[in-house]
Amino acid sequence: MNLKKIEKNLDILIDLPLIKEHKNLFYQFNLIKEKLGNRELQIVVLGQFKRGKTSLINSLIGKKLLPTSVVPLTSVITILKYGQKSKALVKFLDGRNVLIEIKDLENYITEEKNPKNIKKVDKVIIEYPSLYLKDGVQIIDTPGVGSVYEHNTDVAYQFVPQADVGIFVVTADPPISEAELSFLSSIKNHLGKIIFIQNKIDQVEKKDWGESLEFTKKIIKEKLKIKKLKIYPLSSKTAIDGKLNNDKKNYKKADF
Ligand SMILES: Nc1nc2c(ncn2[C@@H]2O[C@H](COP(=O)(O)OP(=O)(O)O)[C@@H](O)[C@H]2O)c(=O)[nH]1
Ligand SMILES: [Mg+2]
Repeated sequence: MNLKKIEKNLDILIDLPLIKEHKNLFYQFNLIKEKLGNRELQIVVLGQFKRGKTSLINSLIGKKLLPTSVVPLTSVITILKYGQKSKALVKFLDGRNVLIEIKDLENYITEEKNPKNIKKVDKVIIEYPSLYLKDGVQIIDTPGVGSVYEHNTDVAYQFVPQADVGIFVVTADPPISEAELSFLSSIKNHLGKIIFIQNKIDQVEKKDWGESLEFTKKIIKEKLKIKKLKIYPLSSKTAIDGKLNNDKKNYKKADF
């Protein structure tokens, strides 16, 4: 079935009195219609701070575009989408929009330069000419859940329902934490669209990351009462280093 036909059938569905009476279904179908209309696929990257969410995005597009750090960094939502030229638009809560240089991103999206979002940024939209982003793919970087900054967790929650796919990033070391588990419990209804990544496997011995992987799987399965769980181990660092140095062996080993 082609997209036009799906859209037509969706219109018929939305028009049914049964759907109209059911507020939630009506909202969901309209959301799907809007997404199809925009030809958008939103991928939201989630996880505790420092797990390497931003590094993973950088490794996908093969450029250290977004700032990463050893301290909680991203404090607002950053949306990455395709554009022929790189540019960044800062959208403020009061409706103002300001076009900035990519190099000035940190002034708006880092906890250090924009503590507790004092600058009242709603989100930052970055356009970048990466093939990964073509055909309506949007990657959404969120602040870390369970960080010392509560407002960061709120921002992450907000995006889960509307995204098409979620990538939840944990690490080989340390393995899964209580904060991550409690976040996962709170988004249990959306688990079907979550892909699990175990990042930073370069930091531990192969045997140790295998153990960490099994441990993390077991704990998540127990906590969320699910039977099956797949977690993809990788290293964003090895991937981006491999891409930047054109080292295909390392890049393939670390990519997914
Ligand atoms: N060794 C190693 N370090 C990584 C990897 N991914 C990220 N890091 C480092 O972990 C820290 C946090 O990364 P960042 O992407 O800012 O994490 P975020 O807070 O989840 O977005 C940074 O110092 C990164 O350089 C990885 O695969 N291997
Ligand atoms: Mg980050």
